[in-house]
Amino acid sequence: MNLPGIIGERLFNIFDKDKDNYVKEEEFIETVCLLFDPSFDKKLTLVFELFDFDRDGFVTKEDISIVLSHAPIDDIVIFVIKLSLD
Ligand SMILES: [Ca+2]
Ligand SMILES: [Ca+2]
Repeated sequence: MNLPGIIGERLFNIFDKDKDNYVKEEEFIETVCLLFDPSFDKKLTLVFELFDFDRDGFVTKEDISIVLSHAPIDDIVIFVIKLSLD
């Protein structure tokens, strides 16, 4: 999937759990395991983190506006559908 810049950046931030701008091996493994976890709740958490642009623990209208204004809606819908079906 060809992710636009802001979505790629959001994914990087999800991988970078300790926010040091590097993805360590354990952060990578933890997040990849989350992607393949059959639990819908864990995938939902991942989508929440994707949309919580300012990382304040809330998804506000502004967060959604920022993410959606930078990404083709088709890519986001496909990403969310794939997460829910895997
Ligand atoms: Ca890190
Ligand atoms: Ca937020």
